[in-house]
Amino acid sequence: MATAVVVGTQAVQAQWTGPKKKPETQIELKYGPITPPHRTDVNMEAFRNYGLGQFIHWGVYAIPGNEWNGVSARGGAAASEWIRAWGGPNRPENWANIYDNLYKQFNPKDFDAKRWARQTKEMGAKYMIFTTKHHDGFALWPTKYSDYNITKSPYKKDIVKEVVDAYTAEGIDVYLYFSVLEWNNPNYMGKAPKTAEEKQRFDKFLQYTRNQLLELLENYPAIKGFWFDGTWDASWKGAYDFTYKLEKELREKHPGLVIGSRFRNDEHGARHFDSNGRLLGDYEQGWERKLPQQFEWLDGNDWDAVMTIPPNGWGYMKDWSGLYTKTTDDILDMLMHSVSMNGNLVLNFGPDGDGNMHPGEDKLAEEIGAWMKVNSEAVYGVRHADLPVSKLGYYTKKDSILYLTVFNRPVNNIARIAIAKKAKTVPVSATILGTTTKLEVKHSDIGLDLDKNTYYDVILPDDYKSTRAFVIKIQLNAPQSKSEKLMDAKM
Ligand code: H79
Repeated sequence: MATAVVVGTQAVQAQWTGPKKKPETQIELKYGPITPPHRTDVNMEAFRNYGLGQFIHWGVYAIPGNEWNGVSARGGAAASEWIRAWGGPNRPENWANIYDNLYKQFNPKDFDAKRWARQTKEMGAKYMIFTTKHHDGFALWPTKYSDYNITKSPYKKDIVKEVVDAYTAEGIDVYLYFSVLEWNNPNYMGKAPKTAEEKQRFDKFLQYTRNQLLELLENYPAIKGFWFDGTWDASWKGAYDFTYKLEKELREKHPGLVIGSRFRNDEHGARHFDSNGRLLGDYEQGWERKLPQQFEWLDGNDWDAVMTIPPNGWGYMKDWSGLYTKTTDDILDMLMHSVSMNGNLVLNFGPDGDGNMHPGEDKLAEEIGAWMKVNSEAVYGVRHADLPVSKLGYYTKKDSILYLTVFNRPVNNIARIAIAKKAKTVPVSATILGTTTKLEVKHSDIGLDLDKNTYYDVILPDDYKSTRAFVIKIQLNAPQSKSEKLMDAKM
């Protein structure tokens, strides 16, 4: 029994970021998944069709913007929203205390949730995830369960409500980010509570977490899901009976609620996937600043990838100089990579302390939006296309339409598409999204022995110029030419 547990848990660790290995032995579990795999209700179908999402990290960490009195926290804190945990020689004296009083200055004079929501819509995102409370514990809604919340700031008003209302009005689904762990809550501890006193304190913390989550559902019934974080500490992992019941309760209170795999673990501490390799939640939530290399790694699960623009910074970062910040082309590549594998790409924004996006974020949003206006039919509601991987870019598919988003344009302007010889449908006609020209499509069976594939060439016009990736929209139909049929007969 003990060995099986270890084997199970070890296999599970690797699964967040790599190929899945099913544990060799199945063990009896009381705290496995609550919802069935591959839910097909309205909310999960919507999740599958989003394609592009937006993350917003906002809180008092927006005030320092990863620096304090001209000293950059880059060398110390891991990321801008982590600045309270600033370590090393450059940390200002009494830093945690300074940080814990910053809320007294939180008064974002330019904050306009409607403006954000319009920008997000223009960018083409279909859902957004908003930080209600990060690891610092500061609540952006008027929670009854902690004084460390927005009503105590000079701003006073309910930011979560403004965001939920504005985005919902634009037709963008809202998910709430919620960090369980809290750095400055005396009842929180990272280690498993041992003494009676610790157990009592941590139990208070669990009740507090439950209260806040029920309060969020009560206050913002329009939300579609939660995006949990900070659930990796031994204390939370040991509370598996509590978290199991809480997940049930949240789902009962809010039918259709979508919860990812980062909320809770089983009784052996297995996170994301239980000790038997089953997904713990409605979608894989381990793709943080990383993408699956192969479709097979996903094992058919739904998933999202959350991505920063700077290398690792979610909250506002004043100074982008000297850092590689992802370009529109980088993001579009990651977007098509994700949707080609049935996932959503969620791009993070970290507004400043006044409520304005970073100018670099504004620029990306605008450029992504311009691209989406022409090409979004290759992004929304599409599925993985079961074709050999193309070196030219990424395939997506919707019924009998195949999209090839070309990032690597061939020098001879022949976009060659490999199709299994046994495929029932093949490319018959093609256009480039944003143009009306019909492209020539030729069957070019280069005829290598033992090749399971045959080839279709889409001829790109020499005079077609594009400075970004472009999408070839391809109609699939039954093979028509004689040679194609002959070739089928050879099989
Ligand atoms: O909100 C953003 C980050 O601030 C937050 N998640 C995104 C969305 C985040 N918090 N921490 N981290 C990201 C990285 C934490 C990594 C670790 Fe661990 C936590 C290393 C050790 C404990 C998780 C558990 C990874 C390994 C074990």
